[in-house]
Amino acid sequence: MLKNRTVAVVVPAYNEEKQIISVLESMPDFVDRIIVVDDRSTDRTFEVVKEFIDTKGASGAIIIKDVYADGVKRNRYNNADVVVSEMRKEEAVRYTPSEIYNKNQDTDRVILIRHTENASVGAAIATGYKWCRDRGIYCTAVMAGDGQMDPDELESICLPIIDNSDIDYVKGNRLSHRSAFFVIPKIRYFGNSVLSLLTKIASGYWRVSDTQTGYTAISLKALNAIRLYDIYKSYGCPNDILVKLNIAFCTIKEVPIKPVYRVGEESKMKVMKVIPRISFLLFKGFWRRLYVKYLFRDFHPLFLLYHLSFLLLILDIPFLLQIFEAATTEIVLSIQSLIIFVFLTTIGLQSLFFAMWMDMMDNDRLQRV
Ligand SMILES: Nc1nc2c(ncn2[C@@H]2O[C@H](COP(=O)(O)OP(=O)(O)O)[C@@H](O)[C@H]2O)c(=O)[nH]1
Ligand SMILES: [Mg+2]
Repeated sequence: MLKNRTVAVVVPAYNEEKQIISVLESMPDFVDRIIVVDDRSTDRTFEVVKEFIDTKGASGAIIIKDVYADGVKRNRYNNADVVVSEMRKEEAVRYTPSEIYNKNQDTDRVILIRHTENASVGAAIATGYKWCRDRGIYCTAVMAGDGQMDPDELESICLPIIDNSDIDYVKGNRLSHRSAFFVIPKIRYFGNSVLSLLTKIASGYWRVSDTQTGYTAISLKALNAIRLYDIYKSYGCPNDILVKLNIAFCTIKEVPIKPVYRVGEESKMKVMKVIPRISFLLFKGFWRRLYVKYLFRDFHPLFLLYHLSFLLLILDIPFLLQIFEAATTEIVLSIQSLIIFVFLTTIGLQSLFFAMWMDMMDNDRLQRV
C-alpha cells in the first residue's frame, strides 16, 4: 500500500525466463499485487514464476477480493450499476482467453495468469488491467517483464495518482532525460519521435512525448472508463490507450524517468514494421476521437473546422498538380486555376491551424505538468 491505497503492478511477459525473477524480486514492498501475464511463452517463463509463487510468492499482506464476485445488489436507484455489472460479465469472452494459476487470489501477492494463446503485449496488459479493475485496485502500474524499468522509479510513477484524485494516468518520459539521445538506440529514438508526434495529434494530449514507454500507472476510475478488451493488442497499445483516455476525458501527467537499455533484455519489436501499423491505428483513433468527443458526446466548432480544412486541402490537390505540370512542362497555367489554388490553400491551411489550436486549448485541461 502507498498512503493507504492499494497498488498493483501488471507485468506482461513473453519468453522472459531469464529476466522475470529479477523483476519480481526487485519489486518495492509497497506493491500489494504483482500480476504476471504470461503471453503463452515458449520458454520456461510460466514454470519459473510458478516456482517463485510456490516458494516466495504467497503471503500478500492484505486481502483483495473480487468486487463483482457476488454481483451488484439491486436497489431503487442503482439500475445503471446493475447494467454495468451484467455488461462486464458478457464482455468477459472478448478478452484473450486465459487461466489463473493461483489457488488463493485473495491473498497471494504474485498472481500468475497465462494466456491460452500468444496475443502480444497489449492483450497481456488488458488481461492484467481487468484483474485489477475487478479487484478494485486503486493504482495499477505496468512494468515490462524484461527488466527495462527501474523499480526505484515506481513510487514517482504511482504517487501522482495516489496523492491527487484528479489524475488518471501517469506515464514515464525517457526523452526528457539528458542521456536519452545517447542511451536509446538511434532507430528507436527516431521511431519514438515520429510516433509521439502522431500520437499528439490523434490523442489530443498535445503535450505528451515518449509515447512508446510502457512504464505507466492508471487509476481505478480510468480503468472503469475505457473498454479494456478493446485495447490494441500489439505494440501500439500505449498509443491506443492515450486515445481512449482522451475520449473518456481522463487527465494525464508525465514524470521523467531514465532510459534503461542493455540490462539483458531482448526486444522483439521491429521498429520499421510497427511504425506504419501504429500510424494507421492513430489515423483511425483521430477520427474516432473527433466524432465521439466533439460530435456525439459534446459539440465543438473544431469538428467543423477540421472537416473544412481536409475538404479544401483535398480539393486543392488537382490544382497543385496543375502547377507542378506547368513548372515542369510547356503547358501554361490558367489564371483561374492559380486563383482557386491560392484560395483553397490559404483557407484550407488556416482552418487546419485554427482547428489544431482549438484542439490544443480544449485539451489543455486534461494535462497536468
Ligand atoms: N514481443 C512480445 N512481447 C510481449 C508479448 N507479450 C508480452 N510481451 C512483453 O511485453 C514487454 C515489452 O516487449 P519488448 O519486446 O521488450 O518491447 P520494447 O521494450 O518496447 O522493445 C516485455 O515484457 C515482453 O515480455 C508478445 O507477444 N511479444
Ligand atoms: Mg523491452
